[in-house]
Amino acid sequence: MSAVAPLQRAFAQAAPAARPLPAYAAFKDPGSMIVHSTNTIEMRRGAAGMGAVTTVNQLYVRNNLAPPSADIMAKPDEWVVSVEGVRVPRQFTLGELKKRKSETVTMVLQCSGNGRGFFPSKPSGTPWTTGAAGCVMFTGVPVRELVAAQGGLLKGARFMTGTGGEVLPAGIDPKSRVERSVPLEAMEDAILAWQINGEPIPLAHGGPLRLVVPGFTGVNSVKYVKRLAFGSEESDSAIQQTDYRMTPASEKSVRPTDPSVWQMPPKSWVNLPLPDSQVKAGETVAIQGVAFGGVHAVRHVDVSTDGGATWARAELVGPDLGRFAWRQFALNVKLSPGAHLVTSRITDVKGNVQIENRVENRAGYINSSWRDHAVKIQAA
Ligand SMILES: Nc1nc2c(c(=O)[nH]1)N[C@H]1C(S)=C(S)[C@@H](COP(=O)(O)O)O[C@H]1N2
Ligand SMILES: [Mo]
Repeated sequence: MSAVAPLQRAFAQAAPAARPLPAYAAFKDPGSMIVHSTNTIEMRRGAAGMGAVTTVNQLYVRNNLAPPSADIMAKPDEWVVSVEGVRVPRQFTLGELKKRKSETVTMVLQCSGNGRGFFPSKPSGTPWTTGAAGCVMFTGVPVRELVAAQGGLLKGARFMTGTGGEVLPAGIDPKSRVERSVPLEAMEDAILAWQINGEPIPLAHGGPLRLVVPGFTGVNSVKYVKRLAFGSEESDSAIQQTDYRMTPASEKSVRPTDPSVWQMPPKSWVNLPLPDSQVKAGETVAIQGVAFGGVHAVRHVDVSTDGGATWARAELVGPDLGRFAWRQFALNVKLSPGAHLVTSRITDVKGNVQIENRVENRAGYINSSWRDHAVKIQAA
């Protein structure tokens, strides 16, 4: 294995956030974040350096609705989640869940719209580039064990549905609640989690209790979860039926028959050097980034410094934290004077390769294109 040049601290130059952090996310590192709005906060590209696990103070935040009152964090152990669609349905307090055997999963949490900012069609929604994603450790009760303890599923279950604990203002259509359904198989890996990176989950990330669905896009990991239900139908919520579907860009509205945004496809991107940065020609430069397979582990990552014409195998560095986590990769290169288009491409253990071109869709979901994630750098 070749040695990798020391971490380039280019991210230290990151400008402070232009908009202030909202109170519920005030603990975030302002220099690492881009505040798009109160409910959409992105991590700057490269801000996490080569950390395998994203710190909570750098993790992006995305809320579809205003988060619930911070009062729900006052007595976290009294938080109640109702488990339905099992032979013996019941309500559990978080205090009760904590007495059960817990598990920890390290997983990429990525917004379905991460990379939307690279769509030339400028779909409506936050123009995230790379930073609506992080890799974090969640600890809690495996859903499959909870289901087994309640006598198993009732017949006919095809979906697992989580309901968020936001309180809708009076007069608001209940279909605007945050409620997401995923295929039943996702239950095998799902966790009702109360810890992130070994600490209680803060309100911003769905505390006191969050459903996490490893390998699926962020929207499926329902924060402040108050109900976990199994049944034959998907939720009738707007977020399930008319949002988060891969609708062709040519369609005016989303059809419930368009594929839902569920499992994440393989994706990687270069974090350092940063876009539009300068490096010294002829000297060793470490190209560094992150790669994840979505539901399958990373097999290898290739890096190109000529916009995809030629590729070289990168080195996987840092710990392997399981198939749902991302891997860091690095490759030392020496660049000739001039402009270089640097990008990366992951292949997962099943042989799936990161796509070259984005899948065009109305809302700009799931941009995994290695072309769109390329960074232009100058060697001089
Ligand atoms: N209850 C609830 N859960 C939610 C959301 C929400 O608005 N309410 N937003 C979803 C979306 S779109 C994403 S990308 C992730 C963001 O998780 P984070 O804010 O912890 O990064 O939470 C998901 N779970
Ligand atoms: Mo999201």
